[in-house]
Amino acid sequence: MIENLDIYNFKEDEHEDDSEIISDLKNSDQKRINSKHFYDKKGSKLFDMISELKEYYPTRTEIEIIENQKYSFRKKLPSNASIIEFGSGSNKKIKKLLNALNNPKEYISIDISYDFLIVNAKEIAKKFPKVNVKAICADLYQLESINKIINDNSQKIGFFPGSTIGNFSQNDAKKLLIGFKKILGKNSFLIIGVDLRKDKKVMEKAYNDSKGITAKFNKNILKVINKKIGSKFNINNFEHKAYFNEKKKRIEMHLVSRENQNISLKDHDLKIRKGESIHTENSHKYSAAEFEKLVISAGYKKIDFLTDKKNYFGVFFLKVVDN
Ligand code: AVI
Repeated sequence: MIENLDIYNFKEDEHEDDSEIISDLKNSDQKRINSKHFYDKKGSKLFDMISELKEYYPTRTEIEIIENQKYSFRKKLPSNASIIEFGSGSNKKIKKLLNALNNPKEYISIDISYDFLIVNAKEIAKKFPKVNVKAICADLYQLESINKIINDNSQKIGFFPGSTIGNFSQNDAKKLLIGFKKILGKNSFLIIGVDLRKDKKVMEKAYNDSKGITAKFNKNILKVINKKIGSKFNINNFEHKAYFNEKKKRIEMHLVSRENQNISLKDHDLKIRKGESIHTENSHKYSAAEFEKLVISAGYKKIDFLTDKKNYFGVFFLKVVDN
């Protein structure tokens, strides 16, 4: 047992919404799968591998920004605070943040992938014995349940790195930011990473790596869906496709069918034509000004904006102004 670690699992009693998965797959405009389904144990591991790839600049660049600006973090952020990380993934960034802060009191880690969450939370609890660690297995749509176990009066710092915000539509991103405010409370802080719009070639390469790890990550979502709803997708019948949609300012990931297929979704059938795709992810790319506008509209004030030499990635320091 680790003294300074508590574990909460909201996934156990979560009723997995199979009908939503099926109606998304049958959507007549565009077949799709919600990108939250990427992150089973294998998917989280593949994402971790992506973050180490030379073509995938966001993780590396964000870590570099945090490392280079650690004194700014210490100066601008309160001591004895509770740090709440939304969608934790690997420990690299949080370790840097905890090291940069003055006497962090508590670290609350929220992630959808149970095994990953626990391994990582244990590592943090051991490495930072003075920090109380709470590991919460939940997805970011469960903010209300999460709020029930977070309610105390400590000063809070939200941490949402990796440009995960980019995986939400602008409307949903705004809703999410408003949801974070309810957990964080007035005068709290939010540190949020966002991938900035840049040369299309650089962005497209990041999602079409030469080792094919992103392709594996994309196809793995079909295995996750097979397990969840008992469908019979064969990943070999699909091709990975990722490109920058200029109009919508986002990288889109799709799985393109290699042939005409009739796929069993347990009690339903899914017809998919050769060349037709299942849309699996959006990754919106913002300008710093666009992102600032979005956070202001959600009730935050910008304290600072940090970036790297090439302006590839942005880290915003925000303060909750209205609640
Ligand atoms: C988690 N998220 C911010 C990643 C992204 O870049 O949108 C997920 C990812 N998809 C493909 N590569 C990485």
